[in-house]
Amino acid sequence: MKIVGADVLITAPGRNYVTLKITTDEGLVGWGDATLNGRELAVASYLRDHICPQLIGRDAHQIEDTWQYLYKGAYWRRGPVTMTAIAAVDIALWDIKGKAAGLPVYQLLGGAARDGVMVYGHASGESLDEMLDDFAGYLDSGYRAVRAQCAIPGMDTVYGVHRGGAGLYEPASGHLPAEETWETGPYLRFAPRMLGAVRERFGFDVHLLHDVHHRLSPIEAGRLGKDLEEHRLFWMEDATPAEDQDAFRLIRQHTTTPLAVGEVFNSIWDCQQLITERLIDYIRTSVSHAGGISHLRKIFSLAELYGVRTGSHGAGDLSPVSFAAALHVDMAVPNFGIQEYMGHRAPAEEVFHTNWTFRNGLMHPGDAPGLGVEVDEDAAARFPYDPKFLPVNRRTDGSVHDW
Ligand code: GCO
Ligand code: MG
Repeated sequence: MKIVGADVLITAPGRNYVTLKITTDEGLVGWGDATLNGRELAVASYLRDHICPQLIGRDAHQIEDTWQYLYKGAYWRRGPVTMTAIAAVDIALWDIKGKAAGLPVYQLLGGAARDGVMVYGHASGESLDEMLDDFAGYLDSGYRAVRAQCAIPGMDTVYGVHRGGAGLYEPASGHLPAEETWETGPYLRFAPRMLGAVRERFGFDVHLLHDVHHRLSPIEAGRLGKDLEEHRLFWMEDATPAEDQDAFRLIRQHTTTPLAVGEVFNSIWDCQQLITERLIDYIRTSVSHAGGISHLRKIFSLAELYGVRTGSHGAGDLSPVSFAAALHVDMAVPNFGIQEYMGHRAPAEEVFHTNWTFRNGLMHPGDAPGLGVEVDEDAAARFPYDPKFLPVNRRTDGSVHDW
């Protein structure tokens, strides 16, 4: 089965998504997600200008060979743009293989290792009460796990609290990112109180997660982890800038709060030390930013060997195509931990027709052949690209801080 078409769609139904469409001579179509939030056009060009022409005429069934061809063949390896582009091809080829076999992708990956995939939702608020009410809403809808983020008293803006509509952190359209402010002291004093309030109101039966978004130094992270121990977090996410794998050794020495990291990683090399030295408990690499289903499985298999569980990134800037791909992988891997599910803003469902289901806090990708997501190209054309950026973060003295 030969690839006869490879096309890139850029659409913004609720937010920007870059989607790769691969067509075969047997008339099968596979979809891949190539969205890299705030740098979308770089991946679109990498695909259109460099990869798509190389795909024409290749055997659509040779997923691993195509992956190696694109990774090793380019000479320039790794990096978010390259790995997101390769991921899009890989995801689309798995979609095609499933459709050709008449099977959902999770069956091709070894079949269901569980009844469903436990997901966590995002509770947030501009005040503690607002966050707690939002949290209650997730419990009412059946979630077994919820992430809590809250505005910090005295600070203007903070990551993870979506203002002006759920599921979006990019404040404005335009050609410049917004700037936010941050100070570590107030956050370190407030976070234990905020997460303690969740335990006080809802008890310990719900899994509680929190994202630090790379903002602390290793010793600050150790202290926060220690202060949070009594609240029994499911995990503390991205405590320090993720590229410094060694930093986790220091955090580990100081706390038994479980540690998660990886949404900005794009290859197995980014987390090799973290996994093999057992410095983390959850690896959060995503299918669309870490080389697709083929590469993600290798990362998860390495993690399995060292007792590290999975917890894939699933923010709204990963399109429904990659969210479905994540669910298929989650269904099949033995060391699955949890899956983030932020959801997608309307009108994303007009463009992406999905098959997944949610029941009692568990999601299932559905049994349609392939990934179970179809893209309506006419609908996509109604939502043109809308330049947006993640915010830049500055401390109150004006210096740029990690985001
Ligand atoms: C998360 C993430 C996201 C990222 C976003 C960047 O845990 O879901 O931190 O909110 O900031 O995906 O594009
Ligand atoms: Mg995060």
